[in-house]
Amino acid sequence: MNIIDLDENLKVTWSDIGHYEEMMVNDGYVLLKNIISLELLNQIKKNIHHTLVSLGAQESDPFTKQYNDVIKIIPPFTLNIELKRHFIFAKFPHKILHIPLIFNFLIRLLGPDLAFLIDAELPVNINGKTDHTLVKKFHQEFWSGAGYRTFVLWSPLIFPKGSGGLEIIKGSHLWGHIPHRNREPLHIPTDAKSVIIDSDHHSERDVVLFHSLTLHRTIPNAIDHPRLAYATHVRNIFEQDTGFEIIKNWEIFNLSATSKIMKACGNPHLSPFRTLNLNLNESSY
Ligand SMILES: O=C(O)CCC(=O)C(=O)O
Ligand SMILES: [Fe+2]
Repeated sequence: MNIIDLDENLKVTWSDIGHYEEMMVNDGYVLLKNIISLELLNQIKKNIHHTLVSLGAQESDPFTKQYNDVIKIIPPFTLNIELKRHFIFAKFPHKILHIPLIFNFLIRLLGPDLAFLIDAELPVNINGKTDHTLVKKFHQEFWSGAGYRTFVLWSPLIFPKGSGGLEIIKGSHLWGHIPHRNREPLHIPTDAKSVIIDSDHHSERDVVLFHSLTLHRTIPNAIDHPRLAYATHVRNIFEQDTGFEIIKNWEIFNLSATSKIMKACGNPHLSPFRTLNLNLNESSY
C-alpha cells in the first residue's frame, strides 16, 4: 500500500516527493498517514461543533447526538453544504493544502498555480442510509465533470472505528474512461486490486490523494456514529479544461512567481508604472 507516515517522515525532501510521484503514476493514489496535526484536527472538530450548535444542536452533546438531532430538521446532504461553507470560511482547505508535504507534492504533480474546488463535499456516511449521494458506488470523478488533469484530496475528519471509509481500485486510473451507467462501471476486471482505507486501520489524521480517473467507492458505515470526510479537487488554473471545470467554483490557493508578476502588473495592457512606489509585500497587488 502507498503509505507515507508523517511521524516517520518529518523531513521530506524533493527526492522523497519524487518517490510519491512514482506511486501516483503507478497506482493512482497515495495515502499520507498522520499528515494532519492533532491541533489542526481539533480546530476542525471545533468548527464542526460550532456549526452544529448554530443549527440547533445542544452545546454539551457529543458529535453523533448533535449530528443526528440536526438531520431530523435538515437533510444530511444540505447540512453538509452548511458545514462545508463554515469549514471553507475558516480556511481549513488552505490549512490542509498548505501542509508542506501535501503542498509540495501537489506542486510536483500540477505546477504552482493551484486552485481547489469550492463546490466539493463533506461526504457523510450514515448507518442504514443507502442514498447514492451518501453511499457512493464505484466511480471515477471524471464521470462527474472533473478533468483528467485533476487530483482529488480525501480526508476522513470524523472516522470512528467501524464507520467504513473509502475503497480504491489500485491502478484503475490507467484504464482510462471506464464505461458506466447509472453511476457504476459496466465492468471491472476480476483481478482488480482493491485497497481498503477504513476506520479500523486508518486515522482521522490521514489524507488520500488520488487521480480523477481512479475508481473508488464508499465503504458502508456499520455503526450508529456518522463518518464525515472532506473531499475536494485540485487543478492548475492555467490548464485547459479537460472536464466541466468551467461550470464549477474554484479558489486559488497558490500562485507561481510568474503569476505574481502578472498580478502586480494588474492587466494585460501592462499599464506603465501602475505599481510605482508600492511595496508589493504589503499589498495584495
Ligand atoms: O467519502 C465518501 O463516501 C466518498 C467520497 C468520494 O467519492 C470522493 O471523495 O470523491
Ligand atoms: Fe468520488
